[in-house]
Amino acid sequence: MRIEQIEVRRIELPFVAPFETSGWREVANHSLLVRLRAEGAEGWGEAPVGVGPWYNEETQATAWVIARDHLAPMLLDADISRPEDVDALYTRVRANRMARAGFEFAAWDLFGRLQGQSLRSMLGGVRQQVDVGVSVGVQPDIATLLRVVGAYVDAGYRRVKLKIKPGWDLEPTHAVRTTWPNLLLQVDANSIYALTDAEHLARLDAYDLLLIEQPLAHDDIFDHAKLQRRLRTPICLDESIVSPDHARWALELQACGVINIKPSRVGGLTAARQIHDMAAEAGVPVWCGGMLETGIGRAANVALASLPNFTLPGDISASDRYFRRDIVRNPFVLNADSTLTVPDAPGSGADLDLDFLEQVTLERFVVTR
Ligand code: NPG
Repeated sequence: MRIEQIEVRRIELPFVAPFETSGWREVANHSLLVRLRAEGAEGWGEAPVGVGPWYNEETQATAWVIARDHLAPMLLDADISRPEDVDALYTRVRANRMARAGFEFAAWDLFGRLQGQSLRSMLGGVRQQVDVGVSVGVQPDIATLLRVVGAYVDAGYRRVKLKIKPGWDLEPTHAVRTTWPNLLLQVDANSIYALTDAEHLARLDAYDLLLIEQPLAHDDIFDHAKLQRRLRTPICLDESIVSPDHARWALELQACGVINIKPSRVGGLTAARQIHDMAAEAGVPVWCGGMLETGIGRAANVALASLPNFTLPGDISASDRYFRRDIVRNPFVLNADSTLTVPDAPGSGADLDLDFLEQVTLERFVVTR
């Protein structure tokens, strides 16, 4: 198949509330959206980059240049017969995985719509509903934290993740654990600690956590292996696992007991599925992370999370946890059992609200064969 037209948009879609991690704050989704057109159909993908290089090296500005000057021309020149071909095409491009993922997701969606097949069935998903949780940013004080977590628990979320950082780790975890003794609870440090903090981090073992996510450097695997030997709680790697090879290294080194798979972080669904399969073989559970995506990226995450080894709840909350109005007409809604329903319409199942999308589009480019 030859792609006939590619459109890339830069959007800004405000969050219902700012989201604060150990190192930065996000007030809006700043994704790039990719639209591929061929044979009378179209597919959409989201590259959920941020405004600054705080989570990884990519930003909306770098992804825009890489998309315009490299990814779009390479794809227009290519002849592809399945979505995995887009992953293979972009192996020549170093890093820039979120930008690449935006195009790869769009190819999955396009092929699915043309073939009348849902993304879940294309990927080999086995569930119609996926367990989900909510990620709670750093809060100004404990009272606010308990109010925020309480509202999510009341809304039906059975798993909560707390963002932690030095000075905001043991106390908030203790407060939430004692208020909700049976809540599925985990914490995420976004790379803010050092191996010298091992003793301090081991104090989190007291709170019966599902996992401690990415305590050490964003590009480290080696020190995480050392730290894991000093903690009872499983370490979950996020930022460090940017490819199937990185997953293999972490598994061989026993640097983690759990892996967070974000398809956008690893360049797309092809690599995400490879990491899933590898972890399953090693007996290591995985879950689907989130990058505060719109309904487009969320649909890809939900489909991926239906694969068999996604046995822990994902950071894929209902659309209203992020946006007052999403850019799709079929936002995700939380079911009473803390699940989201996996779409079974062709492709990702996302039904774009093009009028609203126009309102939140800052800039676009279009290239045609
Ligand atoms: O629900 O999508 C979500 C947010 C989940 O905490 C979450 N994401 O480090 O995993 C993370 C974090 C993140 C958010 C990272 C925004 C980068 C940007």
